[in-house]
Amino acid sequence: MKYKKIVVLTGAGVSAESGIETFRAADGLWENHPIDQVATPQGYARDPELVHRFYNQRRAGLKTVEPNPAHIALARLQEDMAAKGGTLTLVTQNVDDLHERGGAKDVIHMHGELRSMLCGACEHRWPHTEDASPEMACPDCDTEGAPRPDIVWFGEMPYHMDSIKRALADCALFVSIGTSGAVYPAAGFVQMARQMGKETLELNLEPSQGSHLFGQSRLGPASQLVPEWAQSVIAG
Ligand code: BJW
Repeated sequence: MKYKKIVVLTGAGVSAESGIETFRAADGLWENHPIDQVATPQGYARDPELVHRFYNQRRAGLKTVEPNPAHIALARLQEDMAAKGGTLTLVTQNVDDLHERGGAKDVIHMHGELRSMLCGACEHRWPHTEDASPEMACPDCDTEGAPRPDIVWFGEMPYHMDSIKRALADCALFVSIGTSGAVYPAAGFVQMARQMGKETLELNLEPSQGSHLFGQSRLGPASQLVPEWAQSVIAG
């Protein structure tokens, strides 16, 4: 096995071919939904109804999409590595559940999950697959109006940073797939990996903002590049 431990970071590009919009493309999600309205705690405090509507639509949209060959190839590679005593740590910025539905295990959702709610009063989290509204009550502490989408908005601390840093320190290869490298701290993982002497690889449709920082960069659609790369790792 060439690499015993790999960390993969994915972004919206890995789910694009499943039919989920990316954020920063000309016709992307942010085009019709200003960031400060739907992806900040301040926007949520101003208009919770609007923010719930935005996430309700996206949560409902999950029922109409399926994992694509990139999700499936990553899950197979993870399984293959585990069978040989290795580890593939899958960190995603995505709030969809397509990695899990593609078969991946222990996915680290650093920006939260569409199918989860978070109580702003007691921090209880629970799975939620239907519409949410500002009138909801927390099933644990009963506080009405406290439940919010379990999403990391701008200015909030992404989840699981300690385990991500540990996995980066421990890996031989860091791979970034389908992310523009516009949002920190995820955009800084390549620098962290380089500073620790790790190999780095980018797979993306077009060069990301930090493309020059990667040891290797391959351009093309994730549904093609990821299965090819995964197969090459499995073949050793
Ligand atoms: C394909 C493809 C195909 C398409 N195949 N590829 C100045 C400097 C540095 C940092 C900051 C700064 N000012 C503010 C900050 C911090 C801020 C930040 O980074 N801002 C930037 C705008 C500069 N970051 C934060 O606030 C984060 N928190 C934080 O830093 O906490 C620290 C802290 C310290 C002390 C106190 C408190 C906190 C939190 C960031 C949260 C991000 N949340 C979002 C929204 C989630 C909700 C939702 O989903 O609605 O997460 S933003 C949005 O961007 C979403 C994504 O996960 C994230 C990344 O986007 P991604 O995935 O890269 O998508 P795109 O659309 O940008 O790119 C798609 C890519 O796919 C492209 O490259 C295409 O080429 C490619 N592609 N088709 C392969 N078929």
